[in-house]
Amino acid sequence: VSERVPPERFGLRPVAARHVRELESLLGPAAVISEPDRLEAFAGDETEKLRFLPDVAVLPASVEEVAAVLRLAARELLPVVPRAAGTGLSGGALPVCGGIVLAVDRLDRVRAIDERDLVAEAEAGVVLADLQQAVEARGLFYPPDPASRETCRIGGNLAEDSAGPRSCKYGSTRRWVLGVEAVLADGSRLVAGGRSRKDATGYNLTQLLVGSEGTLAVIVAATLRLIAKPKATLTAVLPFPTLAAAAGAVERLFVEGLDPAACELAERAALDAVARLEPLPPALAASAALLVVELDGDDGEELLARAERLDALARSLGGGEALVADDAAGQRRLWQVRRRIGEAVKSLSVYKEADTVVPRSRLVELIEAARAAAARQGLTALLYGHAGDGNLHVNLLQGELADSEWERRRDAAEEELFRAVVALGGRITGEHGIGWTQRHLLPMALSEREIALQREIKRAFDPKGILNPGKIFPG
Ligand code: LAC
Ligand code: ZN
Repeated sequence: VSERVPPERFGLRPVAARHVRELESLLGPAAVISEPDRLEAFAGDETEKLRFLPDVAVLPASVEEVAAVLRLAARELLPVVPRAAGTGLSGGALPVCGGIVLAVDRLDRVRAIDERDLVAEAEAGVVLADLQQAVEARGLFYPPDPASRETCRIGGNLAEDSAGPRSCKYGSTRRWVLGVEAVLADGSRLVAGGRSRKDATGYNLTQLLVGSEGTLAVIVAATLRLIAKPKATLTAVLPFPTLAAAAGAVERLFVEGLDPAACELAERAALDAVARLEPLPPALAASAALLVVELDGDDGEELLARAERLDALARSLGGGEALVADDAAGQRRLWQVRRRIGEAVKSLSVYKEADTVVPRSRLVELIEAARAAAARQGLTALLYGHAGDGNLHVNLLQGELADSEWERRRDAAEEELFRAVVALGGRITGEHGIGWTQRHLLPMALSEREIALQREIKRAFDPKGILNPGKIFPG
């Protein structure tokens, strides 16, 4: 467990025994966790090596209970850290100064799936895979698919504006949010947006709350846009002799109108990491890099024709023969190679993941910059990610380095890399958020004026600064 930041640093107070008692009387004792061994479960997320123990964790069962917790916290100046499934990768859910972790697990109702308006209304604690299953059972589709989709929850997806492979065609979570219900820092309830498809009414608070990482309000429910589920999908794996050739091919898929639903890239070292967990298809044994491309539509024949064009294009750019599957099991097998990379890297070494994103046309330069930044520090960088979005996860590996040496080299490599990313017109995170681990980099991506404006927005929503203290902003 890491040392906590004193809450006084944020103008807040530690949780006292009387606060725990008050929480118990508000929510019932079963919904309040204060034993240190049970609090462990709320100390971390999926961000490498960071854990902070909260003073107390609460599991409200209704919006009214969320409001009651916030009213108490506002009155007593207690830190409140909203938490969904804790699958985040930038430390957004870490209770860095202790305080109250407010877990939305029990707000887990799908309130409606409406086939006329094509929306779902889901509470923050609904597990993404469960929502998708319920929606797909009706022939409908909610596309966002972060790697954690089997366990992550809607509230966390909105707070971080999570994305995933299908963001390539369908965009990140944000694009699918029409409205939110949230509890503000003073305990009042805000309903923004709704089912209307268009809305030019004043500032768009719905979209402001999406991606706000639990710093502006506690999102308790959302109205999500649905579409008809595409009737057919096809997955192609395109092997390439070099990483640059694979990356260079990406922009062409779009220009040629192949309209990929997903276009993922993995380099050899990432494949080797997966091969330690399970055997790879033999055809992939030798390639230096590959693209995993998913096509979707309503006509299987049309997809096969598009796959042929894809294969021809890849070959004209130096690629090898495509592996293609259009049955469910075959596609799952091909996707498995990509889906297991995150887990494979975790099992390989301590790592730091830079969630780089650049305009698609600059992918090859991004790869060169990542190689150069890692090499200058004598580090290995393992690259994979959502190439169709120009979004690569650059994983710097600790390997055998001693901790202090690793930390020094990691920070230097990361800084050099992100300077290059910004110079390429990119951003310092594509889908993992700023949270706790990336906040020192914010001034690289945003101007002083922009950061000052964002701080003023934070103050307008949360004048006492009780919501997720320490996140997003540097210092
Ligand atoms: C992935 C996570 C790391 O793409 O974003 O696997
Ligand atoms: Zn990703």
